[in-house]
Amino acid sequence: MLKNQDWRKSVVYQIYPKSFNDTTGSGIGDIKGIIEKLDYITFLGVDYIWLTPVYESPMNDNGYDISNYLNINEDFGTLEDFELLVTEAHKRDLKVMLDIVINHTSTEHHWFKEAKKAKDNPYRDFYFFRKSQDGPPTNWESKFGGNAWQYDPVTDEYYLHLFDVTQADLNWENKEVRQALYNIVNHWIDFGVDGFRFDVINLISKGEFKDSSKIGKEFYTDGPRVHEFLHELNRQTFGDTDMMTVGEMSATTIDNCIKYTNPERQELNSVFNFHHLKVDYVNGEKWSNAKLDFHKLKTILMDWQTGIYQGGGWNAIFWCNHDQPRVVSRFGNDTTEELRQQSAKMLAITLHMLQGTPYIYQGEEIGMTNPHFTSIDQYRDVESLNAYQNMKQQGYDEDDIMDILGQKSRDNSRTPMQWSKENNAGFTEGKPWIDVARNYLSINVEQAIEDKNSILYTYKKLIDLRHQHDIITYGNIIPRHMKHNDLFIYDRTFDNRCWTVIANFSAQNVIIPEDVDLNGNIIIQEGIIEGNSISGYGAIVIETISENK
Ligand code: TEU
Repeated sequence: MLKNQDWRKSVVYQIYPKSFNDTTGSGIGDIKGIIEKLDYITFLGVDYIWLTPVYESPMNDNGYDISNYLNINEDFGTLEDFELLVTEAHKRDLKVMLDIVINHTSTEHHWFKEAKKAKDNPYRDFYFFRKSQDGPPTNWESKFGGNAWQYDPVTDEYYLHLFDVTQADLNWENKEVRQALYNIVNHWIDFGVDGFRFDVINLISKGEFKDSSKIGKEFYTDGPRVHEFLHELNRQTFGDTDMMTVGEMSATTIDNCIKYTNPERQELNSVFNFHHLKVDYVNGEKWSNAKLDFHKLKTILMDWQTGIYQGGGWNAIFWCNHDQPRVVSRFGNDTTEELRQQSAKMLAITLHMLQGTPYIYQGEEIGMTNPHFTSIDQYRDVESLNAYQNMKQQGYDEDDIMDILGQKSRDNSRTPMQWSKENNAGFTEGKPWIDVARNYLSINVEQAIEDKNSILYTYKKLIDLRHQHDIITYGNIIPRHMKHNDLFIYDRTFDNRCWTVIANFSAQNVIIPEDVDLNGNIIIQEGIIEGNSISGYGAIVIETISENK
């Protein structure tokens, strides 16, 4: 009998606290603001909320640069506020998942401040400091641009940072580091949280420090001791609890993800991978604009769906998060109000019928769009600002850069949550830390609740369906018509039931292939089916039951 059966039927709602709801007028969302909106989240029907990091931090990377793991960032509130949030969430049967960043710390963390002081400081080996004569020790690149080694004049050595220069990578080879991190995880378990999202957790084992043809990726991605470390983390912390855990995996493989999540191995419950969100990159380059490659999208999603299912692993499934542009602007269509609504519903159905644990990112449930910023002054994200400088240096035209950022920047998903028609979309009474998207007058929660045909009710229904029907959680997944240019079709099967999911990714009416049986119970439908044609951005799930099983 498997432990933790229950989490598998869960749906998670991701909150980016900085942009969720501000109760103080500071322009920055806060924990009290989340408490204020718990009834809304309960109304939606999800099981967990996941908060991106709320710990003490200089906020160079909006909290993914932690300077104290045991306290709350004062912009967000206090530990007491956080305790109240957990209590209030539990009262509503909502579980709380924390985001733990243990691949790196902020350079403001006291471990790093100590480590930096001298080569023989007891914390020196908590990080990777290396001596090097002519320039950086290796040619590895930071994911935010530039070399991944930063020279430190205090001791004439370089330290490793795979992300921002203020995010120093921790040395997991050091047992003391691991123990210190396990203590932190245990602290939060004792505090009463119900789950963890582990940030870039497949990068913790660094392998060798050598020059690389792939800017370092082959040495630190799914590195040599990563499974051993995750097994140890599991055993030393959450392993015997019923917590839900999800690992964020950068550039990983299906085989590794089966290992990370197959319960017999005692590592994690589930994984995020990002391959399906690189189908609008040109030759793997994020800072480029390409149209969605629909065949690639289907192939990647289905390879992961069938591969992980057959290997006994578990996927986390998602279109959106705080690092990704808004899906309705990306793979849907936000050019008219009607197309926005239809395509957002279609994308929701396509994703929520897949196998795995679905995540909804704040605002996705009302079809929030990219803000279509027009000036670099509107951007805040460190990665976007670095990319802007890099593209400038490479001689890109300003308009082209704005076009690329407008489609790829992480700030596309970080604009304030649109609650109402009030000033600043009801997010703050002060000046928001980042501009509100201009379409908030028509796209907001208040409006979505009033309109029973809104995108919000499609999400609500999909969540209810998952809770009611085991086929969505446990059923097999069978891809169909993979070569079709417009339709995404797959079957889910469980016992004698089959649910066929048909989604039209184009704005036109499309003929459904003849062998797809349309005579059955309609589980959910958005758009129009007439004869054997499905309307633009339509989606339907049809159930057929076979008698002879
Ligand atoms: O992201 C890790 C990650 O690899 C990305 O999704 C990243 O944002 C992308 O590669 C940039 O192109 C996680 C967090 O989700 C992200 O917000 C942090 O900035 C990052 O780790 C560092 O902690």
